[in-house]
Amino acid sequence: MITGITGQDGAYLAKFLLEKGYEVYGIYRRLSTPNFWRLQYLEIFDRINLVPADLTDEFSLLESLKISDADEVYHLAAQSFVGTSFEQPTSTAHVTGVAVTSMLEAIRHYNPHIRFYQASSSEIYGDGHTTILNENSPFKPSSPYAAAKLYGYWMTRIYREGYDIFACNGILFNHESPLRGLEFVTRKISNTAAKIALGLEDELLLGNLDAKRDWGYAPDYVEAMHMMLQHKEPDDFVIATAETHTVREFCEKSFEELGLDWQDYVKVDKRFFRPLDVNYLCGDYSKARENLGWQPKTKFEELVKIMVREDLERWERWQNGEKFPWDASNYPDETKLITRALRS
Ligand code: NAP
Ligand code: G4F
Repeated sequence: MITGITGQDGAYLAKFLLEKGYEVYGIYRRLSTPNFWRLQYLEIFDRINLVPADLTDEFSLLESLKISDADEVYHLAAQSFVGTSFEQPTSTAHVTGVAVTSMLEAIRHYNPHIRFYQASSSEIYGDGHTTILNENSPFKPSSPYAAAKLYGYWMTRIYREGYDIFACNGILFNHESPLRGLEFVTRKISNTAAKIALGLEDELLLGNLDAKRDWGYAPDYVEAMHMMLQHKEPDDFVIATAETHTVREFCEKSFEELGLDWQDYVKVDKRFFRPLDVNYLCGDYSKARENLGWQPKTKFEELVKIMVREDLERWERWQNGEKFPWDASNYPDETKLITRALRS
């Protein structure tokens, strides 16, 4: 069973597990407009057993375990956008943090032999690091999102050590793809650059261009989640590429792919800065390589190409009047959305 099956990682993981012969259950929550575009885009929507549940409703989580009778639970659902966590810190604490405990409690009561994967995050390291980070590096969260994820990280360990539950933390560094949400910086860049190349947009407004991230490719990373739950012992693993690049470099490479100079289009806008930011992240995945046999297949330059080419192709299809499951055509201009930074 996958929580967060309608998100980027959930969709790729579901496809990966189906290809392995798994029967896949996924929880979805009630929204005014259903959000199944990723499952449809990957052409797996009809092969998933979809169960209604919400992270803030613990009985619905227990019920979803009963319905699926799962052997493995991949807990991916969360309020996953760091920027929003500064605007909605309390709901982020519930959804991204406390719900991990609800899921673990449901497992403990229903079937403590279920193997549990927690989507932990490199954000838990926070700001101020300058060296490559591993499972033993200190945590110092710099956002309400990171604090909630750190709580989930510790609850996962507590249930592992206290109740003998096979519970693992995947400490995943940023991973991206053409299925990434449009608010995250990589997809914002690839999507807007593609529109600029086709004359549909004329500028790209961004915040902190100096932030460095260790960006990998989401389909590679979901394989690591599965490997963790097949390992002989439950444990915590960093999943990363061990390379780091600035947001500026992501812009440079994206526009270069389209034969354009990023400096002609990118403008810095203070509305996209955060009250606190993490300026450097780079992960050491040696433990995963040695214990799980995992390593990244796709590195930075290839990732940029994949994302930009796919966004370009989608907008070309859209210009030709084609209709297909896709998020960008419905997305409003971000600067029209009122954020706290915008008000101040
Ligand atoms: P995502 O695309 O934002 O997906 C989040 C998922 O959570 C969606 O399916 C969403 O459902 C679901 N969700 C949110 N609130 C919910 C609620 N109240 N009840 C039920 N479902 C709810 O995130 P992602 O990039 O796939 O990331 C997956 C997980 O890994 C997240 O926990 C994220 O924090 C963590 N993570 C991500 C990265 C990364 O770089 N991608 C790195 C480290 C950790 P709707 O479709 O209904 O909104
Ligand atoms: O793409 P981002 O919003 O991702 P962020 O904050 O690193 O979080 C993502 O990765 C985490 C793993 O490390 C996950 F846990 C989390 O769920 C999420 O998937 O921002 C990346 C960097 C930040 O430093 C941000 O300040 O890009 C900088 N940035 C600069 N301009 C921008 C923008 N970010 C966004 N979203 N939009 C901008 O215009």
